Amino acid sequence: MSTDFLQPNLEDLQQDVISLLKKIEELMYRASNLLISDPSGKKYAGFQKEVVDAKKNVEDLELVMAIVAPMKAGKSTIINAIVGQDILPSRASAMTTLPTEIILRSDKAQPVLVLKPNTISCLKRTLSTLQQKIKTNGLNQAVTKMAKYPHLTSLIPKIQDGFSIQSEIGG
Ligand SMILES: Nc1nc2c(ncn2[C@@H]2O[C@H](COP(=O)(O)OP(=O)(O)OP(=O)(O)O)[C@@H](O)[C@H]2O)c(=O)[nH]1
Ligand SMILES: [Mg+2]
Repeated sequence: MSTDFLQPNLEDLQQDVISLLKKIEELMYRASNLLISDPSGKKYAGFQKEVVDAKKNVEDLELVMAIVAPMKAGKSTIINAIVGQDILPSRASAMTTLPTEIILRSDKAQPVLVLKPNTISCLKRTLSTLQQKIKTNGLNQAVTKMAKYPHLTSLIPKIQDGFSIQSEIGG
């Protein structure tokens, strides 16, 4: 039995989608022209623009994919598999605490983590709260509490000493 239909040729598929989107674009253009004096004419002009943008994405083989699932469902694991690099931490304990956008850029040789200003100020507040806790409750309590997160224990001295949080972190 032939299984060729299970492995479509990417270029053929891309061309099929582009020609279909061109036809839809043409239809939207005609509809917006025919309905130029009608309020719905604008709506079709908007659709035409959306189709043009979608066609560009297909031409550039660009895809936006949302990956949403409960905690520890394997989101980071699947993203790493798609990207082909371990760019997101994936462990049995809570890891990716913030919604994260991953953009594939062919001009970048290594991954760059970009933090938004409100994320930086939240991390700074967290750092200062943790420093205060260690000061108040003592280092031993922090070490005991962190024992169940062995991958994080090396952070304790760093938190004590303090560190700067950069908006862009490479590597
Ligand atoms: N058995 C099994 N384990 C998986 C699978 N995918 C991921 N895991 C494991 O499940 C755990 C959680 O995976 P993550 O990728 O960190 O999950 P996540 O949804 O990103 O987690 P958070 O970002 O912390 O919410 C890790 O230990 C993975 O190795 C899978 O398909 N099968
Ligand atoms: Mg994750």
